[in-house]
Amino acid sequence: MKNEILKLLKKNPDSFVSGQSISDYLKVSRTAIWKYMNGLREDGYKIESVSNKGYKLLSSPDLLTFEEIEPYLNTNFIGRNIIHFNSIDSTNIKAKKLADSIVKDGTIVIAEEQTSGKGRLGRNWISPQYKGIWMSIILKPDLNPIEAVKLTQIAAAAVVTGTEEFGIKTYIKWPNDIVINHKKVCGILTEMNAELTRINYVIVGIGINVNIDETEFPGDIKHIATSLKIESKKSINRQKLAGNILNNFEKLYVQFVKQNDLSSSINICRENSALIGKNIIIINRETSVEAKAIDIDEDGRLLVEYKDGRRESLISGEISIRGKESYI
Ligand code: BT5
Repeated sequence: MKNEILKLLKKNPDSFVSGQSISDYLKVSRTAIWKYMNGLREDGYKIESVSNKGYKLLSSPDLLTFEEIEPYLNTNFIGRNIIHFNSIDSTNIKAKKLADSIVKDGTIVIAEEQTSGKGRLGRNWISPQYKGIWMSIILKPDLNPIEAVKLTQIAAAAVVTGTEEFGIKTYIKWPNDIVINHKKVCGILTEMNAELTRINYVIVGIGINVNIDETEFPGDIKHIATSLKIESKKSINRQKLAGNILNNFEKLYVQFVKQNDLSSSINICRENSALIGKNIIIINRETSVEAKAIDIDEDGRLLVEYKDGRRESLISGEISIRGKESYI
């Protein structure tokens, strides 16, 4: 109901909407409306109320709720159900807990802050409040489990295209980082629950540093991390960016799952690769080896050439990549 009232207020940005007309339209009492208005105020909406005139929305909070993202969404199912938290340990952890019991394919768990954001292999992901997009997409695709790694490439392609729509050029550091100027601006963590031949669910966790200032990164990641605001020198509308990314993700995801076509995603990953043509170090647990990144193949694997001329296609798995001279 709160959402319906908000929609009515948003439809009339420059005028008062009378309590009576809201009451008639939504078939709730005026006392109930008054309570919902107070609820909205507690959520950070500034609402003016004048007796005999009604209610007018003065401003909306900078939140990643469904109501705030929806105006930018043109999806059919991705992001049509958004579960929002002000603060949570990790959206991926929460999404995993919810995945069995709910859920509609494409449900999003999103938080303004994560207190134990997760990277790969037990690493941490710094997620300060209101400064980024920290979200997990719950998916139940009818795919063979070995195909699930490709969803990381789809997410990366969706993020790169999403930032491009703000005029910000980002690059994909295969398999799961998005970088600008050799620094990491986004990380993707794809986790799966599956049986041998059947996926129960996949969680695609996306963390994007949007409006973080330089001084807000802790010392140990200052030299490797950046944000869209730092690089573009302007604050970015998080709701619009989240909407853009979900729109792009749905398009690429449907192509892949319904038509078995990964080519658009792979083309985006190739064209915006931070690695192709570069000398890199491939780190797999304790071992590291030098190679040159040659291409990304049609299945999303990184084709590399070792010093002895031998070529190999790498599956993302537990591999990390470093640039020879920098983080990349
Ligand atoms: C990743 O891991 O890059 C995956 C990050 C996924 C985060 C999202 S947020 C929403 C969802 N919910 C979660 O709990 N997680 C997902 P990895 O490649 O392992 O990189 C982790 C490393 O990146 C850390 O060890 C740090 O060095 C660095 N790092 C941590 N926080 C960072 C940040 N905000 N920006 C840039 N680098 C960061």
